[in-house]
Amino acid sequence: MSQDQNQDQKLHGQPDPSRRKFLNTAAFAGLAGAGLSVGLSACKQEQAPSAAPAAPAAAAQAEAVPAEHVGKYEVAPGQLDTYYSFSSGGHSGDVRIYGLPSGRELKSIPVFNMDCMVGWGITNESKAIIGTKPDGSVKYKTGDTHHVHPSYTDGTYDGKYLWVNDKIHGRLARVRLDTMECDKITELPNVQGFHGTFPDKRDPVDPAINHTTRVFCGTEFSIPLPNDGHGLDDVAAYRSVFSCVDAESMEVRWQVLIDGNCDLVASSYDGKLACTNQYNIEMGVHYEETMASEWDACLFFNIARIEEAVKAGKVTYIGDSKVPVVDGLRASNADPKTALTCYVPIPKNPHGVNVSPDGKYYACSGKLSPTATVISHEQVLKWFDGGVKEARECVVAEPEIGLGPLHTGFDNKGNAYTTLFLDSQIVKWNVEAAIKSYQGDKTATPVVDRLDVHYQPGHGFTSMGETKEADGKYFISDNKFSKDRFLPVGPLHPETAQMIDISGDKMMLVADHSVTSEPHDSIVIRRDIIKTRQVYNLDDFPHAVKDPKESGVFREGKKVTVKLTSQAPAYSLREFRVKKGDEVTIILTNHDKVEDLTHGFAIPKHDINFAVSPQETKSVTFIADKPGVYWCYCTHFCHALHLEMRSRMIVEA
Ligand SMILES: [Cu+2]
Repeated sequence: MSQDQNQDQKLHGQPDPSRRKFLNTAAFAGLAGAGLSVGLSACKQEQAPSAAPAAPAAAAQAEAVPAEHVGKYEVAPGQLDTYYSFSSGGHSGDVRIYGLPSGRELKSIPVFNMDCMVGWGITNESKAIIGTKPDGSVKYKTGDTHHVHPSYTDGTYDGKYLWVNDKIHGRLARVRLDTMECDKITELPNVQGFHGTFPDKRDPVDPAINHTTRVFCGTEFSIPLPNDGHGLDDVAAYRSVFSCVDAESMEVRWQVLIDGNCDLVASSYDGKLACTNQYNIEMGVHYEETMASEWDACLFFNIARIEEAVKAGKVTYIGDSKVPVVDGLRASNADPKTALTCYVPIPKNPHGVNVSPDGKYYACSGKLSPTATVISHEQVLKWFDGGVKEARECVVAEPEIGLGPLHTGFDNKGNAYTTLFLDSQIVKWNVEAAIKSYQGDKTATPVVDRLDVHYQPGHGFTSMGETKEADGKYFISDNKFSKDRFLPVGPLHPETAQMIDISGDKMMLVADHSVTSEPHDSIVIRRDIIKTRQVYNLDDFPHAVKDPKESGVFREGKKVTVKLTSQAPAYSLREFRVKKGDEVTIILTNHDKVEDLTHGFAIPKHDINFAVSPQETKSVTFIADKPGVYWCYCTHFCHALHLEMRSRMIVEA
């Protein structure tokens, strides 16, 4: 079939009805090339139920959603969604907010990216958060956000903060959930490939601290430490670190030197343990080496012991970093009773570790093993007390669930939902049945349901599923490919976030939401938890121009400060004059108090564009190096006279 015919068929609703032609072949070919036939041939591939009988896709879709459910997941005009979903943007470097069940995109929060709508990376305030080079320009213009996790109080979200990682440059950012803006970014020392992150849920020692005070960060890439040009070829000495960042100050509290790498990160409900799955215990530096071993690990950190060791000064420092580093290497932690770390063996190149809402279990997905591994929290604590002989005995179940398992979400009925990348399915399995089966009970059947998704899911997560208030309503499958699910938009496809109703015995695919490439992970929060501000407070901004009468041009040598205010539909200065070569700082305070009345400020030929929301102040600094007239104008539609909202910058030669 020609591409045109294929296109034509897509547009006329007659694509391959099974829609499984896209599946598996490419992924299997890739894996076979990696020499992984051992891992995969060990898998008993269960035949996936076909997505639909030989009928047009529209009919298949109608079959997927029973008549009584059609329309149930729509949000009518004027109605509000019941959940917020916060989603990492991946290599776009931002965080997106969606409403669920509608799937409407509500906002993109710029974090590690530049954003000319609000001026992120352009204003002085945002540059100070992102970090600058000595010349004042932004230090990094790229970012890669993977995991978004909010702060906790008493085992559930408290609506205060959300953290997100930057894998490229090893940074952790914090977003305030009242304004939904990034307020702090910390660059982790000694780190390359910062992948998994998770806040703690309470203090391991002090029962009064029943909320998040730490954020854990895992390092994926091992490097020579310090990475200063020494030991480039001494690969056996490459190491990774696991970091703890203070949730309030955003300073790095401590790091743990480890064997192997960190992938995803999770934290226990009692605050005692953090963990990370490891897919490269081989510490291979070449692709093939990273898959040599049949076993990898889930690595547990005893937080109280680590902090005692830091307090006792049992630390080293790497290079010129001031962050104390404790020794979590295998060889140094052989005695469980004093160990800071516990390496629990699991098969093979696992991806993802998620904690069940009752706090009892950690589920790791096999990736190259067709299994999920269930680790008992109680057993790991017992290991640290010397009560468990081998760390592997902390594993209490290992059900075979399908090919390419990656991430697991939980409902409120003891069921887990795992994405199967290769099978392009979500598999629902019961944790207690898996434990019984592992104990030898032949009547126990862990897998209870399967559902095709389109196509190749990465992350999957349930509504409130990473809290003790998991509600078992929805599972979202963030699929890595959308292929034929949406109108074609050229070679770069959107991705699909598919919404699955998990409230019944059978999973039901109820909506496809298109999302711009490419979200890695998301969370779904009940809307009542989020309390936002709609108008800023002038006093929050130390440089605010509090009265339009303070407007004007203030010169100190070559440095010129221009203070002005906005109030629809005018700026307080109709014009202002500077001289060629001046370093100009413009401070703009928006005096409008009306909700949703934001103004913009753009200066042609000077690369300046930003927006100020009600009662907000922002500033920009630039060199006025081109004599002439420049019409500064409002970029954010504000009023019937929005086009007239301008100020004339006159740069004298
Ligand atoms: Cu305006």
